[in-house]
Amino acid sequence: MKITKSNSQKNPPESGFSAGETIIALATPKGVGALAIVRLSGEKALDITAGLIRQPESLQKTEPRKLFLAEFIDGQGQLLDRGMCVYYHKPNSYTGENAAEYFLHGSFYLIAKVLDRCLELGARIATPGEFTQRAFLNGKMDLAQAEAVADLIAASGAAAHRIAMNQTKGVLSRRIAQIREQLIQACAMIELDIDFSDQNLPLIDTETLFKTITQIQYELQLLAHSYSRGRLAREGAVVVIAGAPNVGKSTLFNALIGEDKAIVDPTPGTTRDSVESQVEWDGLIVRLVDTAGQAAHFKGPDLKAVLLAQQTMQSADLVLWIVDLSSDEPPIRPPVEFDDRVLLIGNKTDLEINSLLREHPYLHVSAKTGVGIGELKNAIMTRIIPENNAEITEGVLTRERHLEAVQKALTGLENGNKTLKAGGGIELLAEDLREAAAELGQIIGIVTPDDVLNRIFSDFCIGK
Ligand SMILES: Nc1nc2c(ncn2[C@@H]2O[C@H](COP(=O)(O)OP(=O)(O)OP(=O)(O)O)[C@@H](O)[C@H]2O)c(=O)[nH]1
Ligand SMILES: [Mg+2]
Repeated sequence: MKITKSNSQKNPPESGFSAGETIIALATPKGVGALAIVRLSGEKALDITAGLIRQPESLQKTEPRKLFLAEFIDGQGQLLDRGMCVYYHKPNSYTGENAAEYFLHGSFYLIAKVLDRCLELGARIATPGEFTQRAFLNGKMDLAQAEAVADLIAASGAAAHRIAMNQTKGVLSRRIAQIREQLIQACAMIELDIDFSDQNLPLIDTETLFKTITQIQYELQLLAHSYSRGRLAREGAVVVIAGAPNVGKSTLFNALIGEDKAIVDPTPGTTRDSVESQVEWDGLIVRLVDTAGQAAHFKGPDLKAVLLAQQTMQSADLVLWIVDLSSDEPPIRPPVEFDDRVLLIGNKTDLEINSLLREHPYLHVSAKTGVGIGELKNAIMTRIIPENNAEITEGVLTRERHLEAVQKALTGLENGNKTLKAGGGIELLAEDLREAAAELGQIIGIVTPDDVLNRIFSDFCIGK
């Protein structure tokens, strides 16, 4: 793995990092608060701490990982704050390096002064995710676990939290590592067979090999299948409410979120900008979006609103297409391109229902009275959560990067299977299996190119 050395002590490097440098960052959100935590990691973490506090002997007197009270001072010995301090000896820290944390009062001015003083003493500001990147490079966690740390921080629903927590514990990593190990063993068997093929030893059993590959393919397919659940948990589901003007979209939106957020009015064309709100149902984050009514005769800003609504529908996991069942006008149909992700809702069932619409397969609700809203929520959840996949939270693929690697590994195995069936050279098969193993290795970061690593860690917040 390439580690880029930076010449600058104080400025973050453009890419990569120098493991020798000591990095510092505010670990709590910026702003005024009761407490703020500053963290420091690298060779000089303890020296810098000794320079920052009035009683450097506390570092000798107190064991690592134990809090002690300290007076934090500036370069002139002026008291900046009185707070708690803790230090860590490598490798027993989050990053695996020498490290320290300061628990200070949450003041902009004070934190700026403490950071400045640490920069003077030889630290530099950390880049986003650099603490976790160091933890990864020092073998404290693998890449999938490092990604899960970011997911854990970002999790806003119970499902996302559970999946991220399992992933930080290494559940996905172990699953991937086991499959990778099976592939490597199969490769080793083949290579042994090739090496000894000129000696009269029993040749490799292709039947067993075929079975092993099929089993691995099955496990990888299960993993690929788990991505829809993992993505849904991580990103939440987008549910867009659409339909003709005045059918009660905004009323339904308000009923679903339990709050009068969107304007409701008998005039058609009330909603123009999309209105969004986030709810948590059964632990899953659902982003509901109310859109402008679709009418062919709209012009000017109303037409712009129609186009915006259509654009919003493109990003939907599910489109709730609303129809006014009390209307005498024939209902307009949702565009066919959404056929596979549309749920047809018949609204205003508290009024007299148009007899021509009685037979249509609409889910009946009254957004105004709330009748049918509970059933609608259930129907939404049934549609967005993939079948047989509701409770899987262990060893789930959560990122497109993981899915791509698994798919490439599957392609490698398919090629291998074809080679075997066609009676092709066993060397070719070994090559296919090796490539599949390498793809899986990328998920846990066994061999991962620098640009991929930089991209992953740059998505983190500074201080993590
Ligand atoms: N009786 C009855 N009236 C409803 C129901 N839902 C909505 N309405 C009424 O229908 C009218 C239009 O409601 P909105 O929610 O603004 O409809 P919309 O589809 O968002 O309309 P646009 O934003 O203009 O496209 C209002 O007068 C609502 O009170 C319902 O279930 N029953
Ligand atoms: Mg509306």
